[in-house]
Amino acid sequence: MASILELIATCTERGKLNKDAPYPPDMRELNGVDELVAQALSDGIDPDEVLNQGLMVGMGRIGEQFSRNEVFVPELLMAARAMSAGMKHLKPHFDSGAAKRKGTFVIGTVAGDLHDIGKNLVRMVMEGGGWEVVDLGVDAGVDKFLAAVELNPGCAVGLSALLTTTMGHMGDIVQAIRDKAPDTKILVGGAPLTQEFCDMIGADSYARDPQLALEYLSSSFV
Ligand code: B1M
Repeated sequence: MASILELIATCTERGKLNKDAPYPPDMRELNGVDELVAQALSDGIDPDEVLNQGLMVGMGRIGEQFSRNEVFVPELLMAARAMSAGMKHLKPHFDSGAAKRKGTFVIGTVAGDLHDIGKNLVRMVMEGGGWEVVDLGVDAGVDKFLAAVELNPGCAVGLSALLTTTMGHMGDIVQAIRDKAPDTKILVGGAPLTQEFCDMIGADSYARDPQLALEYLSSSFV
């Protein structure tokens, strides 16, 4: 029989929120992430294990499938919703300091840009990967990023842009962060971006999708 952690991973990957959820159809009537995480914690399983060997394993699998174009945005969103249902039970343990996060990741869509679907996906995958995320929302300019870097020493920063007109603001934000906190890792992404553009503005890494963003951050903060 599969362990409860494996069941949590599978339900996260498949986007099975709770017992009442009709999606996915082949898992109807079965417990979902909500019930399984509550049960795991009441069985005395460490919150870190529930996160690292359950929820994160499931999000990792779906993230890799998304990178390979085997699943698409709706499946990733369902998995992220399932993950959030589990995180609701873990949050009190993290808030109390009983379980550790990997670090803080500040993310925002840059000034002048209101597109946030991709940025939200990155946020969810990062949270699923064990990062504390500070989401600056959309239309975030230099001041907002600098304030967040100041409030969260040692954080990594992610900039998202969907417009060729707004990606130009990324260079100013990168420069301002470099001036204030030179060691900050800065990650950029969004449909119009390229590795060449990332190199030109002096960011540390370009990520084509959320999973690559997570992999870059995880390898940079070992
Ligand atoms: Co707009 N829009 N839009 N739009 N819109 C595009 C981007 C556009 C390509 C459409 C087109 O003309 N074919 C075009 C941009 C052209 C260009 O600049 N080259 C465009 C335009 C022109 C505009 C307006 C200017 C239209 C107008 O008003 N005349 C206007 C601008 C408003 C503004 O921002 N100031 C506008 C407005 C809007 C809506 C508000 C209606 C809506 C946004 C709603 C919202 O986000 N809440 C919208 C939408 C939905 C789109 C399209 C249709 C879809 C974008 C999207 O969400 N994709 C888009 C056309 C298209 O792509 N088919 C379009 C799905 C999302 C999951 O992908 O964001 O690329 P994406 O994120 C990916 C990766 O890029 C990566 O991970 C995600 C998952 O793989 N990623 C990161 C993203 N950020 C990352 C950060 C990282 C790492 C990876 O690290 C930090």
